[in-house]
Amino acid sequence: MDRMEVTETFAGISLPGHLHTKESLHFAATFPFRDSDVVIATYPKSGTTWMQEILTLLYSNGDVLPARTIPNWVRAPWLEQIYFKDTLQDTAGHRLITSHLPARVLAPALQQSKAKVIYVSRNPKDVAVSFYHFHRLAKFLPDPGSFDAFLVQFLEGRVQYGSWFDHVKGWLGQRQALDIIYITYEELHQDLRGAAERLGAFLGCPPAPETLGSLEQHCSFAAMRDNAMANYSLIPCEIMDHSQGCFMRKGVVGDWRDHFSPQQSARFDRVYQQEMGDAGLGAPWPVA
Ligand code: PPS
Repeated sequence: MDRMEVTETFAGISLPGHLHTKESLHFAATFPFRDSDVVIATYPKSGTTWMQEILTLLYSNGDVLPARTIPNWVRAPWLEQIYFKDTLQDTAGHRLITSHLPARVLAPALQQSKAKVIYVSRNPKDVAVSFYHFHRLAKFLPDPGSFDAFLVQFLEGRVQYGSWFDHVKGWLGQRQALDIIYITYEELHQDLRGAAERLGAFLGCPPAPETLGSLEQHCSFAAMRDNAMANYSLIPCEIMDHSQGCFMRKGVVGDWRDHFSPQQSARFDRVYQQEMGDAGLGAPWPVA
């Protein structure tokens, strides 16, 4: 297992050493973006894979072939991961690039270009639940211990990829500096078609009705759960222990209600209020 036990530290955040090195992270922070690049920025478990699939369908005009034949990490590779250089396709068209890095690391390089950024966020209580389950599956992440212990680390920003609060606040702060659109996991759930139209308008490729029909079908949770190019079933068990659960776990809004005790929820609400305060995003999620 390659660097499975290693934790890399960069700009004050911890990242899995299996996927990142100091060199790959430095490369990301100084990447020469092109104006035609489209960047999906997310904190983990916020709807990254879903957005990769939606953009694939938008750019293929609803043709499902690329999404069914090319793994998502090839279609929209992670900028900061060691595989990025060898994976990014040098196309004359739009390059789809994914990143979990915080804005304070990535924004300076992005600001040198007119690249478009799509920031996807999700109710942090659901993020915490999804991330906890993912830790049990992903052998390159530390053993999360109990959910309560994990939640304490999540609230203190001591988990891998850093603080959810800093991530969201940092990217929200880029509204004036970047060509950026903000979208939530919950919005995708509520109205996938409307969200795809909004994204198409932002990207300058308004989707035809047939594209939207195909996208709605192909990007449903059920279709993506069964798509080996998006559900991570191709990853060997030494890296993701598939006996511990599925990457496409539940795909619902509000699963935190089945995991949080009233005390955990109250503790979370207190930290949320302290951290987000008035920046509260006009909170698009029913956190309480
Ligand atoms: S990662 O590891 O950061 O790339 O994970 P990410 O893709 O951001 O988030 C994984 C969660 O997104 C859910 N998901 C979906 N939900 C609804 N519909 C669709 N199509 C969909 N695709 C992915 C996935 O199930 C994970 O959430 P949980 O709550 O764990 O089910």
